[in-house]
Amino acid sequence: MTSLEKHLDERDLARSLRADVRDGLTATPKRLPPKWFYDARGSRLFEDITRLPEYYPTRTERLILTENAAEIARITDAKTLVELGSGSSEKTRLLLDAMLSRGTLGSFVPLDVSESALVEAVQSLGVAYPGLSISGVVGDLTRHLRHLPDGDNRVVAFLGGTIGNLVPEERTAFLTDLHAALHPGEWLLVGADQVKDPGTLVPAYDDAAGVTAEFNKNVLHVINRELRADFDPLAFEHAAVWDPDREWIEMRLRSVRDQTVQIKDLNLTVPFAAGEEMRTEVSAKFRRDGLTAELAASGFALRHWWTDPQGWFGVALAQA
Ligand code: AVJ
Repeated sequence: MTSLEKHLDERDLARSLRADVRDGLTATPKRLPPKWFYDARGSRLFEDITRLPEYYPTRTERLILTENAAEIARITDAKTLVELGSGSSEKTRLLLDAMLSRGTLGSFVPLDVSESALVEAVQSLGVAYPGLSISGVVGDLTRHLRHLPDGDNRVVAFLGGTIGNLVPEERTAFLTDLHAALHPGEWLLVGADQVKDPGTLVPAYDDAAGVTAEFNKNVLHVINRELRADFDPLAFEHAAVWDPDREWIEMRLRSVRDQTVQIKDLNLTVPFAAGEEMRTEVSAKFRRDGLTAELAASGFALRHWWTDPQGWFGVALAQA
C-alpha cells in the first residue's frame, strides 16, 4: 500500500525560491540556502559525492547503521518509521529490514521537499516491501512536521548529517517543533558528522575531481532556469572553508570578476565585486556533548550513541 500526501506544490516552492533568492542576494554578505541544490541534476551530483573517496560521511554512517540497525529496532520496537529528507532511501532499507524482522513495524513515512525523489522512493520501496504501508509526504522539514501522520511508537530518522545544514537557531526551532509533534516516549534517530581534523573535513567538501564544485554551482543553474537569471557558472569559483569557532564548513561561490547578474523574474540586478564570496551552505559538525545538550534543550533525552572506530560520524538515538 503506497500513498502520497502533498503539503507543498509547485506554487509554494516557486514562492519560497523567489523569497530566498531575493532575501539572500540583497543581503550583505550574500547567501543562498542549500535546499535549492537538489533539482534532478543536483540530486544526481549529490549521489556522486557520496561515492567520492574524500566524502567519508555517507559510507561511515552506513557502516554504523549496518552494525547497529538490529539494536535500534530492538530498543525502539518501532511501529512507524518516519524519515525526514529521505531523498534516495538506501540507508533506510537497513532500518526497514531490521524493524521488519523484529516484527513491530507496520508503516513507513518518508518526508521530502522533492516530489520526484519521493515518488521514486515510494515506488521502489513499495515493490521491495509489499506488506508495508508507505505514505510519502511532500513537505519542508522546517515547516510541515505538524502534518506527520499520527501513530504510536514512531521513530523519526534524520540521517546523513543533514541536521548540520541548519544553523544553531534553526536547529533549536526544528528540534522544538519535532518534539511538539511527538508523543512522550517516541524516538529521534539523528546522524551527525563529528568535528575532526580540517585536513579531513575540507577535502570532503572540495574534492579533487571537482564534483562538489559542480554541485555547488548547480544552484546557479537552478536559479537561471527557475527565475530566468543569467548567472555565468564559469564566472564563479567553488570554495570550502572550515570555521573553527562555529565548527562548521561553509561552501561559498566566489565571483572571479566584477559582474552584474540579472534575475528577470525578480526584476533584480545583483552586483558582484571581484573576489566577493556568497555563502551557499553551512555544514555544521558536532561533538557528542554539544549535541546531547541541544537535544536536551528541546526535550529529547539521549538514550544511545553509536560511532565508527575513528569517531568521525555519530548516530544518536534520543527519546521525546
Ligand atoms: C546532504 C547536507 C548531509 O552537508 O555533507 C555534500 C551536503 N554538501 N557536499 C553535507 C553536501 C557538500 C551534505 N548533506
